[in-house]
Amino acid sequence: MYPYASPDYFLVDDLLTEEHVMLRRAIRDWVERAALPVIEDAAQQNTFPQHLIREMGALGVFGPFIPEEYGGAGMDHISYGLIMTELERGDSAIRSAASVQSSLVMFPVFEYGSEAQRRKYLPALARGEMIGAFGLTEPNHGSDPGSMETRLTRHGGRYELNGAKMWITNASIADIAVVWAKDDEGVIRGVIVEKGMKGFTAPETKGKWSLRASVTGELVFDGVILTEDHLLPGIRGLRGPLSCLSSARYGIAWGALGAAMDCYNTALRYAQERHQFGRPIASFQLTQKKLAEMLTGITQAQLLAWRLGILKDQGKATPAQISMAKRANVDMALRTARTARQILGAMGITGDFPVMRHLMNLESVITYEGTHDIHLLITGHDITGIHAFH
Ligand code: TGC
Ligand code: FAD
Repeated sequence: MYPYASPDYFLVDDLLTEEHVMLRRAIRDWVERAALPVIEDAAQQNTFPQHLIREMGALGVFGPFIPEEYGGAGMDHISYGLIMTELERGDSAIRSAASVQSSLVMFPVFEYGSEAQRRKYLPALARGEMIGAFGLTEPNHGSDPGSMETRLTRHGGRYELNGAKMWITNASIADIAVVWAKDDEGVIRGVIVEKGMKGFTAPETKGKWSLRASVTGELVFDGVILTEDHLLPGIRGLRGPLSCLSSARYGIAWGALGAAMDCYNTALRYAQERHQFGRPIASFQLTQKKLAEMLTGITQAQLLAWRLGILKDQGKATPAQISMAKRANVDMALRTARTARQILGAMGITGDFPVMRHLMNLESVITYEGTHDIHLLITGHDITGIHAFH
């Protein structure tokens, strides 16, 4: 009988170093000890268990690929991926918090920020003493961020920020937000907006059926005054935010695996224990087909994620490869969650098992960081050289 553990059907663990395996053990232990006991209730209550942020900082999950001199862990990208898998095995909301902090806030501050900005923000973000948000999506521009309306107008040595961002993870609890806006020449610039600045508000979006243990909200800028110190000096153009997305999408390709594994393990155990017609439901061919297809999908996704990690560490991973992996692995995870929910029958809709929570979360994961269809079109463009989105 196949064990519950990871699963690891093709012995992908043999491709990992001892340090990778130890790191994964530490993150998995923390998720089991600190996150799992509170996450179901947080999701039911539609609240984010914010106390976990400091613990995650102490654990080293924020900016693992950022050099140690700025508070990161200086780890490779396989390590980053393994961290994301283990966090999302707990809940996509926990992985989301880490994705935003690491890839969407620390990454641009490190890559495009001034030395003063790096020193001011990165160590505090790494420790979880400061929470970050990333503002790209707007009410009228989601898949097409290049058409954004948020404006950065120059007045001598100062800048005025006007506009609104929507669907922003961590919005109302963030201490800083990396925000993308067009300057007087229509060029996209990145700015760092701090909580409490005059004209800046961040109302929370309520009533979500997905990612209920994550804070989502708006960022509204009504004449927020910024100085040169708030601008990221090292980047101009849409490539700036899209490069951050490449880092986050890479993490999601690994993260989705965690949710899928948790659903698969739960369904396998349930199928072996639940009896109908005098036999375990795992004995029926239709159940075995479901389990076999789930494990096949997980195994393919593990190999894709691992290979992408190697390419990323070698500096060879392309944005299009990352798109393919994000799309394929999240799609697999969502199908796995749906199938697991069916195996659990009525029990599958309750909070006694994590499956429905993962399933609902994954409906956001398949939409954010580029929708399922947008990633398909990115692959289509890579194959043909022809843009099909505009
Ligand atoms: P396009 O002309 O294709 O590209 C503009 C410039 O950007 C470069 N580029 C990239 N660079 C790095 N990484 C990538 N992934 C890149 N994709 C493109 C490109 O080479 C070009 O550079 P240059 O120097 O030649 O100017 O731009 P487009 O306007 O045609 O847009 C293409 C499209 C549709 C693929 C893109 O806009 C897109 O990806 N749309 C999806 C939007 C999206 O993913 N939004 C995510 C918002 S953040 C979020 O969801 C956070 S969830 C947080 C959580 O985990 O909780
Ligand atoms: P639209 O762009 O309006 O798309 C609607 C539908 O049209 C989709 O099915 C899409 O695939 C399809 N479509 C659009 N264009 C085309 C085309 N050319 N061809 C074919 N089909 C097309 N954004 C941030 O900036 N920061 C965050 O922290 C953040 N966090 C989020 C958290 C959550 C929980 C959610 C749900 C979203 C978050 N987002 C965030 C926003 C997310 O990135 C967007 O929702 C996503 O990019 C899609 O944009 P949209 O919702 O406006 O959909």
